[in-house]
Amino acid sequence: MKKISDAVALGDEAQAAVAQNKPVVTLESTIIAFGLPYPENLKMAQECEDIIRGEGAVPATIGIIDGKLKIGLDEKELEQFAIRKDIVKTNLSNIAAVCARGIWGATSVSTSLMATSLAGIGVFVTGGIGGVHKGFGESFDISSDLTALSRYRAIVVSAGVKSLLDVRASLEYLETMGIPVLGYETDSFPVFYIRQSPYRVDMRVNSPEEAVAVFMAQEALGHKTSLLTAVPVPAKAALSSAEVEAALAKAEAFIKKECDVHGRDVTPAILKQMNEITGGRCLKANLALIKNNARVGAMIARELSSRNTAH
Ligand code: PSU
Ligand code: MN
Repeated sequence: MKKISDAVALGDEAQAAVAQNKPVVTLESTIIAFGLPYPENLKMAQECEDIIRGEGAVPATIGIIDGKLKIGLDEKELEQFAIRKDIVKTNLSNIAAVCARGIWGATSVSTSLMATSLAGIGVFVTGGIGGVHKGFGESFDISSDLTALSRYRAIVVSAGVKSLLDVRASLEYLETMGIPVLGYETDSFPVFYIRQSPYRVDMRVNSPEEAVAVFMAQEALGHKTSLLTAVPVPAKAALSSAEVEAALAKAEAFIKKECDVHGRDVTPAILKQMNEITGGRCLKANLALIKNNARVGAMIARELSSRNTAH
């Protein structure tokens, strides 16, 4: 395990890959610890790593163990993130506290991006990023994922923003913060469980080469934000927008009545309810999209590494 600063360490395999400029893909741990139930969470995490390896890249899942941020969890550590109940979800506002206390923390998109960029890794894969929540005018609930996208540099592969969010406001926010949004083989911005939205992406790309070309152009301009690459959920697992709207309305009503959640607890609570309401179809879609993103992310990482080697 190599330390790259006092706060971050790389696992051996990830360290070797970074040193040799081999393709590396980082992954988050909040989806493992909070996004999916056990044992599906562990199976998903292992399968994503296998898919990335199958595409010729090195997977590196990120988590905080006893206050140490680590990129490239080993098998046993991955299992701990799937099982332990004492793990804290981290975003940019509490990661320092979790590290200082020496406790376990799951990294969300925001803190995973922070780690990815500290290590100089170019590609990060997730299911769906956080964004601007519906009713943000009152709640002020805007995910710190968006702040991180504007602050740290990596190609972020996701199935768009999560279906429970205000999609239009999230895209406006991304534009304001100067974060380019690509559609991978799509002109329409995908919304997690749903393949399409009424909103267009900044640019459609049809291959890893095209996505990397945009990232390179960004680099040449000294534009140091992340590049959001949105990949639609595979068609056979997708939900319709009517189905999602109905499930979301029920989930929100239930949570308002039965639970007292706010801040970083809101997203996991709603996702869990929506899955129950749809009889597990949300979970199926979630698994299908994240595995597909892992595949696309690995192809992009391969392309990025070959470009960097060529220069
Ligand atoms: N997508 C999922 N499940 C999740 C998340 C995303 O399918 O659990 C997590 C990601 O880690 C994302 C976080 O960064 O939710 C966003 O949370 P919030 O809205 O509290 O910022
Ligand atoms: Mn929030």
